[in-house]
Amino acid sequence: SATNTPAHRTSSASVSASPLAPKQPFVIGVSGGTASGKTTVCDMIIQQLHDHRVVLVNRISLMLGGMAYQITSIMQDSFYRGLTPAELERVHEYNFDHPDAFDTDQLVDCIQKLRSGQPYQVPIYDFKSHRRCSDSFRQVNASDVIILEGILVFHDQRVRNLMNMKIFVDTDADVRLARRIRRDTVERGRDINSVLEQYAKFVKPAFDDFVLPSKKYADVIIPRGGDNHVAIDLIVQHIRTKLGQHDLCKIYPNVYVIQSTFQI
Ligand code: UZR
Ligand code: MG
Repeated sequence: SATNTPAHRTSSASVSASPLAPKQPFVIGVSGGTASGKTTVCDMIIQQLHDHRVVLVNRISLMLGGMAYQITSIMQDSFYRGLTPAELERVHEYNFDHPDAFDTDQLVDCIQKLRSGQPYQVPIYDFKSHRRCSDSFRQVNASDVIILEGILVFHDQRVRNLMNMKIFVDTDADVRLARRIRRDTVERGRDINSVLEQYAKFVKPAFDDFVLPSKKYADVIIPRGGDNHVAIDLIVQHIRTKLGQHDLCKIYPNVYVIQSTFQI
């Protein structure tokens, strides 16, 4: 029972894609400290892209039928290495916030495969047992947009080089700690003392040493995370432009006639 399931999704709709959209998927990296609102920002981007797509495609479906258009989100958390029995025995000394806690070679392989149009079997990590499910994967198919989210997705140059757009969600440390306490006690059944201890021992130092320095690689920095609707709106506009949806309307001016005729 993986606890990171909610953000594991492939959103697809029986709608059309722009024939002018680039063949290679548009890869977006979303980073930021723990509990900064990364998942919320990703969900909002996906939601807004999805809404636009449905409207657009409903308007022009007479001209473009059938092609699937997909947005996929991948979490860096899925690439946590499972702990060995020895590490599990001393789990309180394990640093989950260090870059070495992730299998980054595998993450690079995953994004490369998806970028080249191949499907990938993403591992499923269980936060409660700190292990990977040995017999199940999440099958991810090639998509038009791939969103890669995680505290350290800007740390490794190979991963950064696979991204078309890098977003850093910048939320004050006190807000993040308050959210982290609530999340770990409510969702992960932890007691407050152990959360605070881990925060002081691992989470904060790793933020200072690895996460914050990687902010310099961001193209866009979003203050206040998911509360920042203006920033998310701008980002979604940019992605739409990159996907060629605006060009489509220019090339098929008739679309506008159809638009005003059929109000869907
Ligand atoms: P986000 N993490 C766990 O708590 N348990 C694990 O088995 C694996 C990871 C935590 C990790 C990090 N750190 O701070 C956080 N600790 O997940 C990153 N301790 O997730 O980006 O959603 O905050
Ligand atoms: Mg999250």
